[in-house]
Amino acid sequence: MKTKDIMARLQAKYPGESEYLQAVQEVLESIEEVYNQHPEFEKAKIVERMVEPDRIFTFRVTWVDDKGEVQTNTGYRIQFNSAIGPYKGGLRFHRAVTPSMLKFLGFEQTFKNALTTLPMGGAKGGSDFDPKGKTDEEIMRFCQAFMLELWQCIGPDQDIPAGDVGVGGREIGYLYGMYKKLAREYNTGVLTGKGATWGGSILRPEATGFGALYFTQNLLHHAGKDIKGCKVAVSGFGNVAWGACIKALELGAKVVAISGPDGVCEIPDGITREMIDYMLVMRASNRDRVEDMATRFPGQAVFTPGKKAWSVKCDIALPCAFQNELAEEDAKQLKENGCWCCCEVSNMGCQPGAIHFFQHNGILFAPGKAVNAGGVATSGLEMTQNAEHISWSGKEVDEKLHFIMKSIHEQCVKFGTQPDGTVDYVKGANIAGFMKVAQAMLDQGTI
Ligand code: 2IT
Repeated sequence: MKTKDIMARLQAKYPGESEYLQAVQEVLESIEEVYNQHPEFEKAKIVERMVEPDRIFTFRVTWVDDKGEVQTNTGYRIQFNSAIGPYKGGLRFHRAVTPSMLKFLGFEQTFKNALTTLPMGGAKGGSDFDPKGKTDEEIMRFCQAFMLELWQCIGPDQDIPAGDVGVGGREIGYLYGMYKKLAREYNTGVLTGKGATWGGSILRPEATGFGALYFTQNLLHHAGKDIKGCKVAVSGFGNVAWGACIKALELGAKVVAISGPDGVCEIPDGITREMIDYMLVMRASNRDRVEDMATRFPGQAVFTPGKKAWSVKCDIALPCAFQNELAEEDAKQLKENGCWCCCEVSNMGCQPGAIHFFQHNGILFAPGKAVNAGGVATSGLEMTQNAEHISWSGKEVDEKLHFIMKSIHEQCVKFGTQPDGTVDYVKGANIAGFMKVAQAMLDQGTI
């Protein structure tokens, strides 16, 4: 297998699908050497099969807004790979959603889910519906219309969606309500991220951020460092950033920045629990503005329009917002300001140039598919609880999450340790995830 040849073929076949091509390129580069040591992979054309989704559902979603006007969006579900378990992955509602974006996310999800130690295949879905400025009623009507099509494609042992950008507990509630009505079954295991009183796992809302901080702790420990007293810059203010801020604070770090599409809020004395709680209000408002934090906490949070979180001096950078949110120039600025670690929490949050810069300038870097896997892992734990019709305590879930993140870190170290003793976490995560999925595909024959 030659990465160059496969990429040339995919570029010709899918011109303009830049996020998808970027995600595939990163994985193929990492695994090429190991792959070529396994002639049985080459014979079964594992890579050629793995880069293509199993199937893509595309559907029209029509709903009526508060003014009585008919609106039409496009919905998707991409079932990427089911070698190690049923399709599993979130739904993203964002105006910029395209097949390319969801293909990149579904592809990444396949390797991420393999790292979690749980039996889950990869999928992703969503819509170009823009939640910004929508009322609660509009969100509900959209979710119901979306599920009217999606329900036929999913099932607790088939495909289990969850949240992602623009889809949180509220949306999962509306989606589940409509699913239940259509299927006439109380199949809680069909979606994860549900409310805690109706089948949701305790700690699922916090899990992506908590898991990211547990992974960061493992990484720092391996490098002989400690998070206590570190200044942390977080991008975004959504569910993932929220969980990361809670755990960073608990571990004795100081969160000095959060950000949004409108700019950055610098918090020189560190974020407080009250401010973290306010992030939930900001998210529920659908205003998509981080400036609201500075308005609510004048003097504590200082808003600068148009700037990113990476302009704020920190030790550790945690991208928690969107793909490609951290560019090479940002990586350079972070280093100039003394940053020495970046754990990518968003999916593909760093551009290839930024990752390259971190890796060649002694900055500890770990990729999203390892760092943020605690979210989907806890979704996996939710599926187990649903299948058994039981619910675990927060302590039980947290212990399992700790164990999973530690094991993901160990897999990265096992497959990513370089001759000089440093760990290439990108390589480690990609090879570990790939080997598991590839072996399962081989076992199951040419299908
Ligand atoms: O990117 C992700 O891993 C998620 N959005 C969570 C997916 C899930 O099924 O919990």
